[in-house]
Amino acid sequence: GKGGYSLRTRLDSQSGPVDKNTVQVITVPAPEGSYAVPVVKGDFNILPQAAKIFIAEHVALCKPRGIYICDGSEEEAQELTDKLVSRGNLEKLHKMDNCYLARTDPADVARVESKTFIVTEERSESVPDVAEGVKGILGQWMSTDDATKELAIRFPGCMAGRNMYVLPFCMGPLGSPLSRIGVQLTDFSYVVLSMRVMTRLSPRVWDSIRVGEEFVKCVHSVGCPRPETRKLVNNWPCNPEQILVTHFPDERLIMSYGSGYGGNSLLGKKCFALRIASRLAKEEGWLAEHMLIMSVTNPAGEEKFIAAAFPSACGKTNMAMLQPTLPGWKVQCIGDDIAWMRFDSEGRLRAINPEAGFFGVAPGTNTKTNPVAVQTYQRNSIFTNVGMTDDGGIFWEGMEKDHDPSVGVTTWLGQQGWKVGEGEGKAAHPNSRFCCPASQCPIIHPKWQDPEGVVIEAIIFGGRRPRGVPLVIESLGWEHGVLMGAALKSEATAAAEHRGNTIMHDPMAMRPFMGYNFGHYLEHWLGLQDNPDNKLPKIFHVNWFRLDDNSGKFLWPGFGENIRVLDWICRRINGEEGLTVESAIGLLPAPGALDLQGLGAVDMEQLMSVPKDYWQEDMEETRHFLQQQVGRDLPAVIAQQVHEQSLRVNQITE
Ligand code: GTP
Ligand code: SPV
Ligand code: MN
Repeated sequence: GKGGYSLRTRLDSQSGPVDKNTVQVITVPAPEGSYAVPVVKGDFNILPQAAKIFIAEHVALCKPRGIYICDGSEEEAQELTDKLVSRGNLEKLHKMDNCYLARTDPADVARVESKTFIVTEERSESVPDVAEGVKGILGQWMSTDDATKELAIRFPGCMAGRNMYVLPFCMGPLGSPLSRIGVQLTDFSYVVLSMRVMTRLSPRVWDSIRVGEEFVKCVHSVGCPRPETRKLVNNWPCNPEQILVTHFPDERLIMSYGSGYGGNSLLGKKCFALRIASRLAKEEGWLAEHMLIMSVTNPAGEEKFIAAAFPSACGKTNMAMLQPTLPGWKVQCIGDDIAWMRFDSEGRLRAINPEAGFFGVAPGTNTKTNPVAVQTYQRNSIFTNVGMTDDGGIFWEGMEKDHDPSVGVTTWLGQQGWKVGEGEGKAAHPNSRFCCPASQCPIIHPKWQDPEGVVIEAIIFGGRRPRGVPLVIESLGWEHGVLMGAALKSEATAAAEHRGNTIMHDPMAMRPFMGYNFGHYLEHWLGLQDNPDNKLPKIFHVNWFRLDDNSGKFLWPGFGENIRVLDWICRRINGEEGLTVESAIGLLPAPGALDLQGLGAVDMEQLMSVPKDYWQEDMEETRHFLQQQVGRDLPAVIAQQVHEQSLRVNQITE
């Protein structure tokens, strides 16, 4: 690795004191002689030794022109914002309160799954043992040697002429036993501002490191050393041809290069809170999952906490902020993307949201579909790749009814004078996002930062399934529920580089985020039932996206009406009888069990149907998928569940 420097003594003797008149200069031993760099903000001397070494090693590698140690303060955010505005990276949205728009290079608009790797000594630690000649889709492995080579092509000198920002951050409430800390180094201040919203960026993290707490090391570079050799587009620094997002779970290290966007650059999010954390969770007996966390309170005041895993851009943010259409019901939000969960000493599954903000899909969000999100992002928010109205507001596809059509729009590509209904192309990129503090959410749960976490009583899986899959299914038990998760599929969305309209497997909604062998991950889930003290939540599968075979339109109105499904789920958690009918694929709502009052015409028969030919094909396809993609690592219990469900499906009489 990058070891071999003896930093301890040299750092201590060579970093001078800070005062107003002298600039602290750090000298680090570099392969070709020592390298001196000014500390442009903060005091390097007071950092814990482990952090000093981490920073110094990467200063020697990346050769920034300055070190900027962030404190997460308002003044700092203002300074960085002003600089980005003056450089044309951010534009102030005058119609809103302290909100800004960023336009990226159109070549850098989403996560790049094909360039994302888990690096371990052994291949089998990272990815399943796939069948001969099959290209695995459940994560990509890179050998330590190859990763070392690839990083050596990219990182040396990659921050030349740029500041290295140092971000101490916590995933989860500061001080919670369920939280984890990290330090990110990045050369792009847009990333600092976004991380400031998405994580708890706080100097208190240094204190935890000082007393020996392990921290995840996150290194990010846009890969544009100065003087630039590549002409920047929209002044957005990135290096799309060289993008590489690598994870070293054994070293608790993330090295990400070439992209400034979303999950590629906000390393606390997918890289840490899912890929590295899933591996920590496996080692330590907990779960790090791509799930929203919500609370649902019925008219009698009974509250339940639910976690739900849907693939990217399939409705987590919407559901986490659902506005119930049924009178007397209340939904509150704990998190919209990631859940960390652990059984406590009394066997209750405790969950926290490791994030502090929402990085939500913009298109489709409006005052009808998600009024809560609309209220949340009115202030202190960063919008990326959305359209901007001539009066300094925001616009994207789906916002037509909230927008005065006489007001012109500048598209995410910077094209001015675009008009709704007339303009060519789209106003916003399909993966454009809003980034806003969770604390501003009007329905944020009072316990959202409770260090103990909330007690989860149901886990819901779901995806975009235009055909064959009923509105809601309850699993027959834990093992069948794990199969439901393992067999999760959805239509591709714009969140990554895939093409739309193909149904893709996305087991547990974790396909792009697995930090270790998916077969071992399934074993881990199954193993949770071995402790008799564990109160296992019920598992469900939902589908808001089934299409009418005749009209091609959604059969279910979705959004706020989804409370009707949650009502049924809550009653099932309570063990209410007479609510279900058995089907080949699990328990379905009995006729009349779903509250459909005031809903209007919905073709429930089509919506709840389980077509035999569809499911025979689907089971065959699922069996094939698991055999090919998980191969010898597939737990026998899951293979048996597939077998039993196939038998049940063959017995469907129509
Ligand atoms: P990531 O942030 O990428 O993980 O995505 P997400 O799962 O949070 O997705 P989000 O809630 O932002 O949903 C994105 C899309 O799903 C939008 O286009 C919504 O309009 C659509 N959507 C959400 N809920 C429903 C629903 O109940 N019915 C229908 N038809 N569409 C929905
Ligand atoms: C997702 O794709 O699931 C996201 C967006 O939440 S990103 O942070 O870019 O991964
Ligand atoms: Mn997500």
